[in-house]
Amino acid sequence: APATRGALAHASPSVRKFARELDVTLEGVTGTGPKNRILKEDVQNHVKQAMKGDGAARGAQTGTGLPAQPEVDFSKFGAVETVELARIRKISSRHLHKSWLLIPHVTQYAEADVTDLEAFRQAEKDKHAAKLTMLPFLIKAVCHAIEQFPEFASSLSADGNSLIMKQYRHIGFAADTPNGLMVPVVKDVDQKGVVQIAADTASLAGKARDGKLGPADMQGAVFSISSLGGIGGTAFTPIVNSPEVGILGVSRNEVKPVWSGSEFVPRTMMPLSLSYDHRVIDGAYAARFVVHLASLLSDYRRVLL
Ligand code: CAO
Repeated sequence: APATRGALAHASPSVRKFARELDVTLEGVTGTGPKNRILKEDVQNHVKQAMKGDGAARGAQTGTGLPAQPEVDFSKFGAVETVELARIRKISSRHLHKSWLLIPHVTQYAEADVTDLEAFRQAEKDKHAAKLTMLPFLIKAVCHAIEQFPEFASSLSADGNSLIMKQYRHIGFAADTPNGLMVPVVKDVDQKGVVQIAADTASLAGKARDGKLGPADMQGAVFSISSLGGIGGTAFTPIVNSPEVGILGVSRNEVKPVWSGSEFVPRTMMPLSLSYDHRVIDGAYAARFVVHLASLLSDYRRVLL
């Protein structure tokens, strides 16, 4: 509330001082003294009410300590139907809300020339036990990029004073399921080849769709990937999966004319959207990471180095 508002309320200087200390705006306090004068007890009751009453209940509902949006009677405007959210959507929406509020997000965009990788993938995709989609190539490339940019596999300590650098390389991926968004985790990506990662993602995505993921399948990721490439769209701003500090969004490839130095040539370009926690990652570091990742995807032999 504006600082001047409290000046209109009827209260003694000592009560005003007390209210200022508690950050209470007197205009919202009901006075019980003579001529509705606001007493110290009124300020105390006002604070108690806010802590115990409606405010706390609504804060618990959002899980953030912030009041929920006000109840609106939409039936005033037309017919409505109220549908209970699935349990998974309730859990993930609270987690997303917290991540969104706690993490100062920035999203860095880039494009990777995946012409050669896509040609290789098309030639190889049906020759192995699990179908080689783009996702396992992305997971492996991200893991490789993290070796040069290890802060993308870190978390802030709870007190915010130190960075926990993780030596393991588990990578999560967003999976769209009938029950809502789930993020299963491929373990030890640094120790696996793309074919093994493809088998893992296929099995985890199947378990996610069937509602059979256990807690261990969804824990321990150092970084996540959200691929909407199979659906479409040009770019988006993924929300970091707290306490991770980075997430890569992938949109649909597009064939574009790219200047080779002497002429325009058609190249298959993959849009990348890297969101990161700006408390941990600097903009220049994030830009270097995504440029490096794009270079790995444009010449996948670099992942072998
Ligand atoms: N550009 C163009 N086409 C792409 C592509 C891209 N970047 N990525 C995938 N595709 C196409 C390919 O054509 C592929 O078919 P072929 O292999 O036959 O060519 C097809 O999509 C298959 O992709 P897929 O989506 O079935 O498999 P995947 O391994 O790429 O993804 C999974 C698996 C589980 C990530 C995916 O099914 C899914 O759930 N995606 C949604 C994730 C999501 O909801 N993210 C948002 C989270 S925030 O709300």
